[in-house]
Amino acid sequence: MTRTSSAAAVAHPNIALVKYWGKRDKVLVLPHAGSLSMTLDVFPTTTTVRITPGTAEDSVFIDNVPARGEALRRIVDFLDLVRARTGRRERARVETHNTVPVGAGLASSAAGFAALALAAATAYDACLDPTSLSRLARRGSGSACRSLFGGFVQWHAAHPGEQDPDHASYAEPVHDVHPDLDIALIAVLLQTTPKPVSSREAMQRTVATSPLFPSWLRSTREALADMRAALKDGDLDRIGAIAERNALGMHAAMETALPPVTYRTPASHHLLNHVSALRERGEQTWATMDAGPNVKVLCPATDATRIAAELAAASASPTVIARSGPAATLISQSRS
Ligand code: 2P0
Repeated sequence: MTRTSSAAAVAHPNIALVKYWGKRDKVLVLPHAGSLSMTLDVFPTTTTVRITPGTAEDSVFIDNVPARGEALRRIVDFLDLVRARTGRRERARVETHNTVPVGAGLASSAAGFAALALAAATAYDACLDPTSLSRLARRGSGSACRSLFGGFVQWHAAHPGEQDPDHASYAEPVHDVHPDLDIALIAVLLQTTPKPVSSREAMQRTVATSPLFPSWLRSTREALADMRAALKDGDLDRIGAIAERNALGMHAAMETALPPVTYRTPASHHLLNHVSALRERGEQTWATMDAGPNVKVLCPATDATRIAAELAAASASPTVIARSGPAATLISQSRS
């Protein structure tokens, strides 16, 4: 019998328009609420998993540097999960190449674990469909489950009483989107150094200590339904307003944790104000932010080049224009 000996996959980051912030199960990586994102067409991550029979340990290289500490542990744990499902024991060599700064709130872990899930499942002959792959990727990093798919994607939170919550929490593409909707997302790269607090630690602290977290969570559940309706109608004004409010609420919740998690810098606030001012001047611009100081701006794709130039001038920082991007794909596979 021939077996797969190596597989390589590429995946893109996604930016949530309705955010995931907080786990109700840390082992299964089950969120407190569902979320909805747009997969980007920029910053791909490529990951190769090569089975290495006869070696005693996994080896992991991130951008040609041997991984260690927490980053290594998370990837080895993930490979263990794939091995446990397939009854395989061989170790592997993982090589991952990012085109986005890691740990700066630019969704590198989403693209990274989505590419790893597809490459590892293929290399170990796990034969998973895309929905099952999204469940698997979720175990590596919650937001990664959404990067298995292209376009707009919803990640379902399993209901607390669910019999099999692992099965019930997966991502799927949102197909009911108005055909004329053409959104761009401009990433303003204010700072690309790794964040001081990991999102994992930050969300845990927010859930445990922020008095604003319960109300943000309630508003997120409503925002999800509203966002689905706005996407269906192709109503960019509503999409932008829901996304901005949800992101600002998430930051307000984390900034009132004990001790506070403060990802927003003076430069972030300056840009958030600038985006509001542009809107007052009649532009269709809305901001969103993730676990880092960088600001992403939603706008009509037809206006993106002009608005990106305006944002670059206002922030003295580089900008990258993204559009809706593709699903994760397998780019090579070899058998022996
Ligand atoms: C999101 N973020 O929905 C939210 C918004 C950042 C802010 O998902 O602990 O790396 O690995 O499940 O997915 C970042 O958190 O966290 C994230 P883990 P993850 O995109």
